[in-house]
Amino acid sequence: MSSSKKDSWFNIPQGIINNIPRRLHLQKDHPVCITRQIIESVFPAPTFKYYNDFNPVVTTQQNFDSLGFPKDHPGRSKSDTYYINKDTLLRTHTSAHQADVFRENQSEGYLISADVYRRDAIDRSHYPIFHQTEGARSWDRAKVPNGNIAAAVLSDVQKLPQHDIEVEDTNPPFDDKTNPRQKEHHSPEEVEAISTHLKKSLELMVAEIFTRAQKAAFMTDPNFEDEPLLMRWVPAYFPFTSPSWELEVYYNSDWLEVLGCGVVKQDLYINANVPSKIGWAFGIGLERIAMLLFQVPDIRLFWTQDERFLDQFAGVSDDLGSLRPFIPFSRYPICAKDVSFWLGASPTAGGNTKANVHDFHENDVMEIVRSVAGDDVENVRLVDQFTHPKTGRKSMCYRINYRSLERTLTNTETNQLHDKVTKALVKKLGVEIR
Ligand code: FA5
Ligand code: MG
Repeated sequence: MSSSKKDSWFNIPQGIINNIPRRLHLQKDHPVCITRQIIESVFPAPTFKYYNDFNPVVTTQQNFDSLGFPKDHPGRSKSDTYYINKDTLLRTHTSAHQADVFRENQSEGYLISADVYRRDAIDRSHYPIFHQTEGARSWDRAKVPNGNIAAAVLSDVQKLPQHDIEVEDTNPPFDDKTNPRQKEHHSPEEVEAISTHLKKSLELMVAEIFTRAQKAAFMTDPNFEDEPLLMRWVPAYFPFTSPSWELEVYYNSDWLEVLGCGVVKQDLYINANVPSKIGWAFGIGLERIAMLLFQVPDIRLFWTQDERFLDQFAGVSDDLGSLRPFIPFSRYPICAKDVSFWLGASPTAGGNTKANVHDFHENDVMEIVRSVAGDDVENVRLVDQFTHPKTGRKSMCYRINYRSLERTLTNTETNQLHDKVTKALVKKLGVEIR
Protein backbone atom coordinates (compact mmCIF):
# COMPACT_ATOMS: atom_id res chain seq x y z
CA MET A 1 0.00 0.00 0.00
CA SER A 2 2.92 2.29 0.74
CA SER A 3 3.69 2.53 -2.98
CA SER A 4 0.26 4.01 -3.79
CA LYS A 5 -0.11 7.73 -3.30
CA LYS A 6 -3.01 8.89 -1.14
CA ASP A 7 -5.34 11.57 -2.42
CA SER A 8 -8.64 13.06 -1.30
CA TRP A 9 -10.30 9.67 -1.87
CA PHE A 10 -8.31 8.06 0.96
CA ASN A 11 -10.73 6.72 3.58
CA ILE A 12 -9.05 3.74 5.28
CA PRO A 13 -9.04 3.84 9.09
CA GLN A 14 -5.91 2.80 10.97
CA GLY A 15 -7.74 -0.18 12.50
CA ILE A 16 -8.18 -1.68 9.03
CA ILE A 17 -4.60 -0.93 7.97
CA ASN A 18 -3.31 -2.69 11.10
CA ASN A 19 -5.21 -5.85 10.18
CA ILE A 20 -4.08 -6.09 6.53
CA PRO A 21 -1.03 -8.26 7.40
CA ARG A 22 -3.11 -10.74 9.42
CA ARG A 23 -4.20 -12.87 6.40
CA LEU A 24 -6.27 -15.27 8.49
CA HIS A 25 -6.73 -17.60 5.52
CA LEU A 26 -3.02 -18.45 5.76
CA GLN A 27 -2.73 -18.69 9.56
CA LYS A 28 -2.33 -22.40 10.32
CA ASP A 29 -5.06 -23.83 12.58
CA HIS A 30 -7.16 -20.69 12.30
CA PRO A 31 -10.82 -21.53 11.47
CA VAL A 32 -10.72 -19.30 8.36
CA CYS A 33 -7.62 -21.15 7.14
CA ILE A 34 -9.14 -24.56 7.93
CA THR A 35 -12.27 -23.60 5.97
CA ARG A 36 -10.11 -22.67 2.97
CA GLN A 37 -8.32 -26.03 3.22
CA ILE A 38 -11.62 -27.93 3.25
CA ILE A 39 -12.80 -26.06 0.15
CA GLU A 40 -9.49 -26.73 -1.60
CA SER A 41 -9.85 -30.44 -0.81
CA VAL A 42 -13.03 -30.52 -2.93
CA PHE A 43 -11.27 -28.88 -5.90
CA PRO A 44 -8.01 -30.83 -6.14
CA ALA A 45 -4.77 -30.02 -7.96
CA PRO A 46 -3.68 -30.29 -10.74
CA THR A 47 -7.09 -29.53 -12.29
CA PHE A 48 -7.27 -26.58 -9.90
CA LYS A 49 -4.41 -24.24 -9.19
CA TYR A 50 -4.40 -22.30 -5.90
CA TYR A 51 -3.61 -18.61 -5.47
CA ASN A 52 -3.47 -17.49 -1.84
CA ASP A 53 -1.29 -14.42 -1.67
CA PHE A 54 -2.51 -11.79 -4.07
CA ASN A 55 -1.98 -8.24 -2.83
CA PRO A 56 -5.20 -6.68 -1.45
CA VAL A 57 -4.40 -3.35 -3.10
CA VAL A 58 -5.93 -3.37 -6.59
CA THR A 59 -7.04 -0.84 -9.20
CA THR A 60 -10.61 0.23 -9.92
CA GLN A 61 -9.97 -1.41 -13.31
CA GLN A 62 -9.34 -4.79 -11.63
CA ASN A 63 -12.07 -4.57 -9.00
CA PHE A 64 -14.83 -3.09 -11.18
CA ASP A 65 -14.13 -2.24 -14.84
CA SER A 66 -12.62 -5.58 -15.87
CA LEU A 67 -15.80 -7.24 -14.56
CA GLY A 68 -18.21 -4.98 -16.40
CA PHE A 69 -19.46 -2.97 -13.40
CA PRO A 70 -21.21 0.18 -14.72
CA LYS A 71 -19.53 3.52 -13.92
CA ASP A 72 -22.37 4.49 -11.58
CA HIS A 73 -22.56 1.19 -9.65
CA PRO A 74 -23.19 1.93 -5.92
CA GLY A 75 -20.40 -0.47 -4.89
CA ARG A 76 -17.90 2.04 -6.29
CA SER A 77 -18.87 4.80 -3.85
CA LYS A 78 -16.64 5.95 -1.00
CA SER A 79 -19.35 4.98 1.44
CA ASP A 80 -19.05 1.30 0.44
CA THR A 81 -15.40 0.85 -0.50
CA TYR A 82 -12.00 1.67 1.04
CA TYR A 83 -9.93 3.82 -1.30
CA ILE A 84 -6.25 4.73 -1.23
CA ASN A 85 -6.75 7.14 -4.10
CA LYS A 86 -9.20 7.66 -6.93
CA ASP A 87 -7.85 4.69 -8.93
CA THR A 88 -6.61 2.38 -6.16
CA LEU A 89 -8.56 0.53 -3.46
CA LEU A 90 -8.68 -2.44 -1.12
CA ARG A 91 -10.39 -5.20 -3.14
CA THR A 92 -14.05 -5.70 -2.23
CA HIS A 93 -14.10 -9.27 -3.57
CA THR A 94 -11.74 -11.93 -4.89
CA SER A 95 -13.29 -11.45 -8.35
CA ALA A 96 -10.89 -8.50 -8.68
CA HIS A 97 -8.31 -11.09 -9.83
CA GLN A 98 -10.51 -13.04 -12.25
CA ALA A 99 -9.41 -11.28 -15.44
CA ASP A 100 -5.71 -11.45 -14.54
CA VAL A 101 -5.84 -15.14 -13.69
CA PHE A 102 -7.79 -16.00 -16.85
CA ARG A 103 -5.03 -14.26 -18.79
CA GLU A 104 -2.12 -15.98 -17.05
CA ASN A 105 -3.37 -19.33 -15.90
CA GLN A 106 -3.15 -22.21 -18.35
CA SER A 107 -4.74 -24.86 -16.12
CA GLU A 108 -8.40 -25.80 -16.32
CA GLY A 109 -9.40 -24.39 -12.96
CA TYR A 110 -8.27 -22.18 -10.12
CA LEU A 111 -9.12 -21.12 -6.57
CA ILE A 112 -8.21 -17.69 -5.20
CA SER A 113 -8.48 -17.14 -1.44
CA ALA A 114 -7.94 -13.72 0.07
CA ASP A 115 -8.94 -11.03 2.53
CA VAL A 116 -11.57 -8.59 1.17
CA TYR A 117 -12.70 -5.21 2.48
CA ARG A 118 -16.12 -3.53 2.61
CA ARG A 119 -17.53 -0.63 4.55
CA ASP A 120 -20.59 -2.17 6.12
CA ALA A 121 -22.91 -2.45 9.12
CA ILE A 122 -21.58 -3.67 12.48
CA ASP A 123 -23.15 -6.79 13.93
CA ARG A 124 -22.33 -10.37 14.83
CA SER A 125 -22.03 -11.50 11.22
CA HIS A 126 -20.56 -8.39 9.60
CA TYR A 127 -17.00 -7.17 9.89
CA PRO A 128 -15.27 -4.70 7.54
CA ILE A 129 -12.65 -7.31 6.61
CA PHE A 130 -13.63 -10.83 5.68
CA HIS A 131 -12.27 -13.59 3.46
CA GLN A 132 -13.50 -15.16 0.25
CA THR A 133 -12.57 -18.07 -1.93
CA GLU A 134 -13.23 -17.63 -5.61
CA GLY A 135 -13.18 -20.60 -7.96
CA ALA A 136 -13.50 -21.12 -11.68
CA ARG A 137 -13.45 -24.03 -14.13
CA SER A 138 -12.95 -23.51 -17.85
CA TRP A 139 -13.03 -25.65 -20.98
CA ASP A 140 -11.33 -24.74 -24.26
CA ARG A 141 -13.34 -25.15 -27.47
CA ALA A 142 -10.08 -25.54 -29.34
CA LYS A 143 -9.11 -28.54 -27.18
CA VAL A 144 -12.24 -30.70 -27.02
CA PRO A 145 -13.19 -33.24 -29.74
CA ASN A 146 -15.02 -31.47 -32.64
CA GLY A 147 -15.24 -28.34 -30.48
CA ASN A 148 -18.22 -30.01 -28.79
CA ILE A 149 -18.12 -28.25 -25.41
CA ALA A 150 -21.51 -29.54 -24.26
CA ALA A 151 -20.48 -33.17 -24.72
CA ALA A 152 -17.09 -32.65 -23.06
CA VAL A 153 -18.62 -30.89 -20.05
CA LEU A 154 -21.36 -33.48 -19.63
CA SER A 155 -18.79 -36.23 -19.67
CA ASP A 156 -16.98 -34.37 -16.85
CA VAL A 157 -20.29 -34.17 -14.96
CA GLN A 158 -20.42 -37.97 -15.04
CA LYS A 159 -17.04 -38.12 -13.31
CA LEU A 160 -18.21 -36.06 -10.31
CA PRO A 161 -19.01 -38.02 -7.14
CA GLN A 162 -22.55 -38.28 -5.78
CA HIS A 163 -23.98 -36.62 -2.70
CA ASP A 164 -27.21 -37.42 -0.90
CA ILE A 165 -28.34 -33.98 0.22
CA GLU A 166 -31.72 -32.75 -0.89
CA VAL A 167 -31.53 -29.86 -3.37
CA GLU A 168 -34.41 -27.63 -4.37
CA ASP A 169 -33.98 -26.22 -7.86
CA THR A 170 -37.09 -24.98 -9.60
CA ASN A 171 -35.18 -22.67 -11.95
CA PRO A 172 -34.97 -23.14 -15.69
CA PRO A 173 -31.31 -23.43 -16.90
CA PHE A 174 -31.63 -19.80 -18.06
CA ASP A 175 -34.36 -17.23 -18.53
CA ASP A 176 -34.11 -14.81 -21.43
CA LYS A 177 -35.69 -11.99 -19.43
CA THR A 178 -34.40 -12.35 -15.89
CA ASN A 179 -31.33 -14.58 -16.08
CA PRO A 180 -30.24 -14.70 -19.69
CA ARG A 181 -28.04 -17.01 -21.68
CA GLN A 182 -25.29 -15.13 -23.56
CA LYS A 183 -26.95 -15.71 -26.90
CA GLU A 184 -24.17 -14.42 -29.12
CA HIS A 185 -21.64 -16.78 -27.49
CA HIS A 186 -23.32 -19.88 -26.03
CA SER A 187 -25.80 -22.40 -27.40
CA PRO A 188 -28.60 -23.59 -25.09
CA GLU A 189 -26.88 -27.00 -24.82
CA GLU A 190 -23.59 -25.39 -23.76
CA VAL A 191 -25.21 -23.27 -21.03
CA GLU A 192 -27.15 -26.25 -19.73
CA ALA A 193 -24.07 -28.44 -19.60
CA ILE A 194 -21.92 -25.80 -17.87
CA SER A 195 -24.67 -24.93 -15.41
CA THR A 196 -25.13 -28.58 -14.54
CA HIS A 197 -21.40 -28.99 -13.88
CA LEU A 198 -21.37 -25.75 -11.87
CA LYS A 199 -24.32 -26.65 -9.66
CA LYS A 200 -23.20 -30.21 -9.08
CA SER A 201 -19.65 -29.12 -8.15
CA LEU A 202 -20.82 -26.49 -5.70
CA GLU A 203 -23.41 -28.77 -4.13
CA LEU A 204 -20.59 -31.24 -3.52
CA MET A 205 -18.52 -28.55 -1.85
CA VAL A 206 -21.33 -27.48 0.45
CA ALA A 207 -22.24 -31.11 1.17
CA GLU A 208 -18.62 -31.77 2.19
CA ILE A 209 -18.61 -28.77 4.53
CA PHE A 210 -21.92 -29.52 6.21
CA THR A 211 -21.30 -33.21 6.57
CA ARG A 212 -18.05 -32.34 8.36
CA ALA A 213 -19.88 -29.84 10.57
CA GLN A 214 -22.48 -32.42 11.56
CA LYS A 215 -19.87 -35.07 12.21
CA ALA A 216 -17.94 -32.67 14.44
CA ALA A 217 -21.05 -31.67 16.37
CA PHE A 218 -21.94 -35.32 16.82
CA MET A 219 -18.45 -36.23 18.07
CA THR A 220 -18.64 -33.73 20.92
CA ASP A 221 -22.32 -34.20 21.68
CA PRO A 222 -23.76 -37.68 21.03
CA ASN A 223 -27.23 -36.25 21.68
CA PHE A 224 -26.79 -33.81 18.82
CA GLU A 225 -29.83 -34.11 16.56
CA ASP A 226 -28.84 -33.51 13.00
CA GLU A 227 -31.48 -31.71 10.98
CA PRO A 228 -31.57 -33.09 7.45
CA LEU A 229 -29.52 -30.81 5.22
CA LEU A 230 -31.35 -28.87 2.58
CA MET A 231 -29.99 -26.61 -0.17
CA ARG A 232 -31.73 -24.45 -2.72
CA TRP A 233 -30.73 -22.53 -5.85
CA VAL A 234 -32.07 -19.01 -6.37
CA PRO A 235 -31.52 -16.77 -9.40
CA ALA A 236 -29.06 -13.89 -8.86
CA TYR A 237 -27.35 -11.09 -10.73
CA PHE A 238 -23.63 -10.33 -11.11
CA PRO A 239 -22.22 -8.07 -13.86
CA PHE A 240 -19.61 -10.71 -14.77
CA THR A 241 -21.69 -13.91 -15.03
CA SER A 242 -24.88 -14.86 -16.86
CA PRO A 243 -26.96 -16.77 -16.00
CA SER A 244 -26.18 -16.35 -12.26
CA TRP A 245 -27.35 -18.01 -9.04
CA GLU A 246 -26.94 -18.05 -5.29
CA LEU A 247 -26.84 -21.23 -3.27
CA GLU A 248 -28.65 -21.18 0.07
CA VAL A 249 -28.51 -23.69 2.89
CA TYR A 250 -31.22 -24.36 5.46
CA TYR A 251 -29.45 -24.11 8.78
CA ASN A 252 -30.73 -23.30 12.29
CA SER A 253 -34.25 -22.91 10.89
CA ASP A 254 -33.30 -20.30 8.33
CA TRP A 255 -32.13 -20.00 4.73
CA LEU A 256 -28.58 -18.69 4.58
CA GLU A 257 -26.89 -17.44 1.39
CA VAL A 258 -23.48 -19.08 1.16
CA LEU A 259 -22.21 -18.31 -2.33
CA GLY A 260 -22.77 -16.52 -5.63
CA CYS A 261 -21.91 -18.02 -9.02
CA GLY A 262 -22.67 -18.21 -12.72
CA VAL A 263 -21.54 -18.79 -16.29
CA VAL A 264 -18.56 -16.48 -16.94
CA LYS A 265 -19.30 -13.54 -19.24
CA GLN A 266 -17.50 -14.28 -22.49
CA ASP A 267 -16.04 -10.75 -22.56
CA LEU A 268 -13.76 -11.73 -19.68
CA TYR A 269 -12.22 -14.55 -21.70
CA ILE A 270 -12.09 -12.38 -24.82
CA ASN A 271 -10.32 -9.55 -22.97
CA ALA A 272 -7.94 -12.09 -21.42
CA ASN A 273 -6.93 -13.32 -24.90
CA VAL A 274 -8.47 -16.75 -24.37
CA PRO A 275 -11.65 -16.29 -26.46
CA SER A 276 -12.05 -20.03 -27.12
CA LYS A 277 -12.55 -20.76 -23.40
CA ILE A 278 -15.91 -21.11 -21.72
CA GLY A 279 -16.74 -21.88 -18.09
CA TRP A 280 -18.18 -21.11 -14.67
CA ALA A 281 -17.09 -19.16 -11.55
CA PHE A 282 -18.21 -18.80 -7.93
CA GLY A 283 -17.36 -16.79 -4.81
CA ILE A 284 -17.95 -17.91 -1.21
CA GLY A 285 -17.51 -16.12 2.13
CA LEU A 286 -15.16 -18.04 4.44
CA GLU A 287 -16.24 -16.55 7.79
CA ARG A 288 -19.86 -17.36 7.10
CA ILE A 289 -18.91 -21.00 6.49
CA ALA A 290 -16.45 -21.12 9.40
CA MET A 291 -19.15 -19.83 11.77
CA LEU A 292 -21.33 -22.79 10.80
CA LEU A 293 -18.54 -25.36 10.73
CA PHE A 294 -17.24 -24.46 14.17
CA GLN A 295 -20.37 -22.91 15.71
CA VAL A 296 -18.62 -19.58 16.23
CA PRO A 297 -21.26 -17.11 17.49
CA ASP A 298 -19.58 -13.78 16.74
CA ILE A 299 -17.48 -12.80 13.71
CA ARG A 300 -15.16 -10.64 15.88
CA LEU A 301 -13.83 -13.82 17.47
CA PHE A 302 -11.86 -14.59 14.30
CA TRP A 303 -9.73 -11.52 14.99
CA THR A 304 -9.02 -12.19 18.65
CA GLN A 305 -5.54 -13.28 19.74
CA ASP A 306 -7.08 -14.88 22.84
CA GLU A 307 -5.63 -18.36 23.35
CA ARG A 308 -8.94 -19.59 24.72
CA PHE A 309 -10.16 -19.18 21.14
CA LEU A 310 -7.13 -20.14 19.04
CA ASP A 311 -6.04 -23.17 21.10
CA GLN A 312 -9.33 -24.92 20.40
CA PHE A 313 -8.35 -25.47 16.76
CA ALA A 314 -4.78 -26.66 17.32
CA GLY A 315 -3.78 -29.49 14.99
CA VAL A 316 -6.81 -29.27 12.69
CA SER A 317 -4.92 -27.82 9.70
CA ASP A 318 -2.82 -31.01 9.56
CA ASP A 319 -5.76 -33.33 10.24
CA LEU A 320 -9.04 -31.99 8.89
CA GLY A 321 -10.81 -35.05 10.31
CA SER A 322 -10.13 -33.83 13.85
CA LEU A 323 -12.41 -30.82 13.38
CA ARG A 324 -14.59 -30.09 16.41
CA PRO A 325 -16.96 -27.29 17.36
CA PHE A 326 -15.86 -24.24 19.28
CA ILE A 327 -16.86 -24.27 22.94
CA PRO A 328 -17.69 -20.68 23.88
CA PHE A 329 -15.96 -19.26 26.91
CA SER A 330 -18.12 -17.17 29.18
CA ARG A 331 -19.40 -13.97 27.67
CA TYR A 332 -18.93 -10.68 29.41
CA PRO A 333 -21.84 -8.35 30.16
CA ILE A 334 -23.25 -6.13 27.46
CA CYS A 335 -23.83 -2.42 27.91
CA ALA A 336 -26.22 -0.54 25.61
CA LYS A 337 -25.98 3.21 25.04
CA ASP A 338 -28.02 5.40 22.73
CA VAL A 339 -26.88 8.43 20.78
CA SER A 340 -29.40 10.78 19.14
CA PHE A 341 -28.53 13.57 16.76
CA TRP A 342 -29.98 16.03 14.28
CA LEU A 343 -29.03 16.09 10.63
CA GLY A 344 -29.28 19.28 8.57
CA ALA A 345 -28.46 22.87 9.33
CA SER A 346 -29.19 24.00 12.86
CA PRO A 347 -31.53 27.00 12.98
CA THR A 348 -29.63 28.43 15.97
CA ALA A 349 -26.01 27.51 15.33
CA GLY A 350 -25.80 29.42 12.08
CA GLY A 351 -26.14 26.39 9.85
CA ASN A 352 -23.63 23.61 9.76
CA THR A 353 -24.38 22.28 6.30
CA LYS A 354 -21.93 19.38 6.61
CA ALA A 355 -24.51 17.11 8.25
CA ASN A 356 -26.71 17.41 5.21
CA VAL A 357 -29.40 14.73 5.03
CA HIS A 358 -28.27 13.71 1.55
CA ASP A 359 -24.61 13.35 2.47
CA PHE A 360 -25.45 11.14 5.43
CA HIS A 361 -24.40 7.50 5.06
CA GLU A 362 -25.06 5.02 7.80
CA ASN A 363 -21.73 3.30 7.06
CA ASP A 364 -19.98 6.50 8.19
CA VAL A 365 -21.61 6.15 11.61
CA MET A 366 -20.56 2.49 11.74
CA GLU A 367 -17.01 3.32 10.90
CA ILE A 368 -16.68 6.20 13.33
CA VAL A 369 -17.97 3.97 16.13
CA ARG A 370 -15.57 1.23 15.04
CA SER A 371 -12.64 3.63 14.83
CA VAL A 372 -13.15 4.77 18.43
CA ALA A 373 -14.36 1.61 20.17
CA GLY A 374 -12.74 -1.05 17.95
CA ASP A 375 -13.76 -4.61 18.75
CA ASP A 376 -15.38 -3.51 22.02
CA VAL A 377 -18.51 -2.73 20.06
CA GLU A 378 -20.72 -5.70 19.29
CA ASN A 379 -23.34 -4.01 17.13
CA VAL A 380 -24.87 -0.69 16.14
CA ARG A 381 -28.42 -0.23 14.95
CA LEU A 382 -30.85 2.53 14.14
CA VAL A 383 -33.61 2.41 16.77
CA ASP A 384 -35.55 5.58 15.95
CA GLN A 385 -35.79 8.38 13.40
CA PHE A 386 -38.22 11.21 12.79
CA THR A 387 -38.49 14.57 11.05
CA HIS A 388 -39.27 17.65 13.11
CA PRO A 389 -42.65 18.99 11.89
CA LYS A 390 -41.59 22.67 12.11
CA THR A 391 -37.88 22.78 11.25
CA GLY A 392 -37.96 19.81 8.85
CA ARG A 393 -34.73 18.55 10.43
CA LYS A 394 -34.23 14.84 10.69
CA SER A 395 -33.32 13.12 13.95
CA MET A 396 -31.60 9.74 14.18
CA CYS A 397 -31.12 7.56 17.23
CA TYR A 398 -28.56 4.73 17.18
CA ARG A 399 -28.16 2.10 19.87
CA ILE A 400 -24.58 0.97 20.40
CA ASN A 401 -24.00 -2.30 22.25
CA TYR A 402 -20.63 -2.36 23.95
CA ARG A 403 -19.18 -5.72 24.94
CA SER A 404 -15.61 -6.92 25.00
CA LEU A 405 -14.81 -10.49 24.02
CA GLU A 406 -11.91 -10.52 26.42
CA ARG A 407 -13.00 -8.86 29.68
CA THR A 408 -15.73 -6.96 31.50
CA LEU A 409 -15.87 -3.29 30.56
CA THR A 410 -16.44 -1.13 33.64
CA ASN A 411 -19.22 1.41 33.66
CA THR A 412 -16.74 4.24 33.67
CA GLU A 413 -14.88 2.77 30.72
CA THR A 414 -18.07 2.34 28.71
CA ASN A 415 -19.16 5.89 29.51
CA GLN A 416 -15.79 7.22 28.41
CA LEU A 417 -15.93 5.21 25.19
CA HIS A 418 -19.44 6.42 24.46
CA ASP A 419 -18.44 9.99 25.17
CA LYS A 420 -15.56 9.69 22.69
CA VAL A 421 -17.86 8.13 20.09
CA THR A 422 -20.34 11.00 20.52
CA LYS A 423 -17.60 13.61 20.14
CA ALA A 424 -16.23 11.86 17.04
CA LEU A 425 -19.71 11.83 15.44
CA VAL A 426 -20.01 15.57 16.02
CA LYS A 427 -16.53 16.28 14.74
CA LYS A 428 -16.52 14.01 11.69
CA LEU A 429 -20.15 14.16 10.59
CA GLY A 430 -20.99 17.64 11.81
CA VAL A 431 -24.19 16.39 13.45
CA GLU A 432 -25.81 18.11 16.41
CA ILE A 433 -26.39 15.94 19.48
CA ARG A 434 -29.95 16.13 20.79
C1 FA5 B 1 -19.41 -11.48 -4.67
O1 FA5 B 1 -18.57 -11.00 -3.94
C2 FA5 B 1 -19.07 -12.05 -6.04
N1 FA5 B 1 -17.71 -11.65 -6.35
C3 FA5 B 1 -19.22 -13.58 -6.01
C4 FA5 B 1 -19.09 -14.22 -7.35
C5 FA5 B 1 -17.86 -14.71 -7.79
C6 FA5 B 1 -20.19 -14.34 -8.20
C7 FA5 B 1 -17.73 -15.31 -9.04
C8 FA5 B 1 -20.08 -14.93 -9.45
C9 FA5 B 1 -18.85 -15.42 -9.86
P1 FA5 B 1 -21.30 -11.30 -2.86
O2 FA5 B 1 -21.11 -9.88 -2.57
O3 FA5 B 1 -22.70 -11.81 -2.87
O4 FA5 B 1 -20.73 -11.68 -4.29
O5 FA5 B 1 -20.45 -12.14 -1.85
C10 FA5 B 1 -20.21 -13.52 -2.05
C11 FA5 B 1 -20.26 -14.26 -0.72
O6 FA5 B 1 -19.41 -13.61 0.23
C12 FA5 B 1 -21.65 -14.23 -0.08
O7 FA5 B 1 -22.45 -15.27 -0.59
C13 FA5 B 1 -21.30 -14.45 1.37
O8 FA5 B 1 -20.99 -15.80 1.64
C14 FA5 B 1 -20.01 -13.67 1.51
N2 FA5 B 1 -20.25 -12.31 2.03
C15 FA5 B 1 -20.71 -11.23 1.35
N3 FA5 B 1 -20.77 -10.15 2.16
C16 FA5 B 1 -20.34 -10.56 3.38
C17 FA5 B 1 -20.15 -9.91 4.65
N4 FA5 B 1 -20.39 -8.61 4.82
N5 FA5 B 1 -19.70 -10.64 5.69
C18 FA5 B 1 -19.42 -11.94 5.52
N6 FA5 B 1 -19.57 -12.62 4.36
C19 FA5 B 1 -20.02 -11.94 3.30
MG1 MG C 1 -24.70 -11.77 -2.37
